[in-house]
Amino acid sequence: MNDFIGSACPETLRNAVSSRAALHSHVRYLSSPAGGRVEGPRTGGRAPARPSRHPSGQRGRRGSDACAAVALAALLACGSSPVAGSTALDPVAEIEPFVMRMAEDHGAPPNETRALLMDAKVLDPVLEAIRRPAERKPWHEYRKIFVTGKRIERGVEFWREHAATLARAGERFGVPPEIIVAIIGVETFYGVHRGRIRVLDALATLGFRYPRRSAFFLSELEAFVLLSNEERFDARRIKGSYAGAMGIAQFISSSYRHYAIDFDGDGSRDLMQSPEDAIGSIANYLSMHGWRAGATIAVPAEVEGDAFRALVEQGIKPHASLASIRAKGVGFTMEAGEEEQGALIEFETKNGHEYWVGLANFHVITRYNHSSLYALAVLQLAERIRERHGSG
Ligand SMILES: [Ca+2]
Repeated sequence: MNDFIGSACPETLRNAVSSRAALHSHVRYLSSPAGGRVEGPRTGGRAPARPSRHPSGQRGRRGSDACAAVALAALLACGSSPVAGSTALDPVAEIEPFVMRMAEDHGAPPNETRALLMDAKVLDPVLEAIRRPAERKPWHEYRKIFVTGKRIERGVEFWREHAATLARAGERFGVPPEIIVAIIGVETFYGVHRGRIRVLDALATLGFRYPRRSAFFLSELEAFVLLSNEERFDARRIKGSYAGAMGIAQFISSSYRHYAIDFDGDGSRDLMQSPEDAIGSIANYLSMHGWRAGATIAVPAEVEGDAFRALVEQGIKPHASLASIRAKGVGFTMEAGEEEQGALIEFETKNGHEYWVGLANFHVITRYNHSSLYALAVLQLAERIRERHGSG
């Protein structure tokens, strides 16, 4: 899930990588082994809730932090040595306001938050990566990355390995197995590429040094600190994409907190290691965003005249009845009722454009990653996987 996501992958690497997480991971990365990927439920369609108390208990007290400068000086004196090629956050201008916010809003102990943020590194490759999202590519190039024979084949294997869990998710949430499989396939090549950038560094970098999305990533950093407390993660070790998306399903922190579920019954929500939890959490995420069981997702369309242009300009959220879409020169075959709402979506191809009518479920997939390219890639990969799997 995400609302922008992007490829950090140089052209020469594109064919060597096979997932959004991998695309986002191949950031040139200082002296450490590698980098990670970007945002998703990644996705982050909504602001995180703000629990009134920190899991560890007491509310922070503003007065107790009057000596923050002294504490900071001590931390600076004994903190870890900087990593070559990265920089630290500014203790006064950046770290301290965040520490105060966490204390006031969540009762987070200032010393703990401060020590954690002092350990965060600002990574220039993360900033470079977010400025080059894969979703800016034309459809025919984007499709080539994600709808591939290898990904279809491995998707069928993943389905067979987790058939019972996928069936259970389908029964409970109404989301078909191939959609869940395709999302995991696009996100991480079935759990293989989960991202190798520390989430702490990715979120700190984007929250403090990427003004265009600063509010969003600071709220994700906040959610990450809370999540780490709640799930007992080591916040210094968790890795993910360059936008802080984590695990098999690439959930960002706020989505993890709100939509992840324990689907293997071991008592924890583990999207890092448990494919069962990832499957259940993706289905839950889609369900909570309005997935309609059994409903059509999208169908190809033909256009004529100029009237259809007004529809394209209205975006990908269903906004017009199928009857009114047809009335604007758009032809398509669909069993859904003519009063149902849809959207006409244009995709750039090598020789022009192709058009699809997307319905509610297509829009729900874009809540995972706010891109019509992403949703169509998931849909087409899912269809190929289902064909190969032989279940319909
Ligand atoms: Ca679990």
